Amino acid sequence: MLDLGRGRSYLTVMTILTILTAPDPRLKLKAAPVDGVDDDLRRFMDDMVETMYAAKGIGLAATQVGVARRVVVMDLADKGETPAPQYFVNPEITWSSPEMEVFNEGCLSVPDQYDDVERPARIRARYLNYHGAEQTIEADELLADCLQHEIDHLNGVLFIDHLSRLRRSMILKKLEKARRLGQTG
Ligand code: GNR
Ligand code: NI
Repeated sequence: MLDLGRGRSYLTVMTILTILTAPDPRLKLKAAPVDGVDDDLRRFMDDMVETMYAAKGIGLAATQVGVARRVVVMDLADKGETPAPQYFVNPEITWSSPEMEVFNEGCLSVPDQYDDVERPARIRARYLNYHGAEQTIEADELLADCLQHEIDHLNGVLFIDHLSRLRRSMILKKLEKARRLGQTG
């Protein structure tokens, strides 16, 4: 095979993975930490990014594709900008601001449903990057929101779990109806 350097060969086949939708019980599992970052995991993360782009999402947690491992990908670049994928392996929030902020959230596992969620406005987190190097990050605004949303997924939590029971059951009922009509899932 033609070697393009940095461990890359010419034959890179990407796979679009299936995104689970609520109330799939696999979305409730707590994901286990990854041992380390190797070529296998990098291939999986490449597939996750490809899947996220195909679904037009800005983040994706491994839990959402039925893999109970602590892996998150994200790309917050605006449409038309150069893609800027980010990889978070074993992410851990090490500090959360006491100040909260309300974010309007959606989720690829709760298709076409949006609502406001209150979360810490700023966080610090540590994680391993694509190359397995330890990183720390300070996040606010969309990055803080998205990272908290994704780490929730790794703990089996969906944004609708932060809403009132009434609002959550309304959304789940709408999802069920959409699925019955063959619009999703
Ligand atoms: O694509 C997504 N958009 C989004 C918008 C506001 C807050 C969080 C998100 S994440 C979501 C993709 C997804 O479901 N990630 O888990
Ligand atoms: Ni989500």
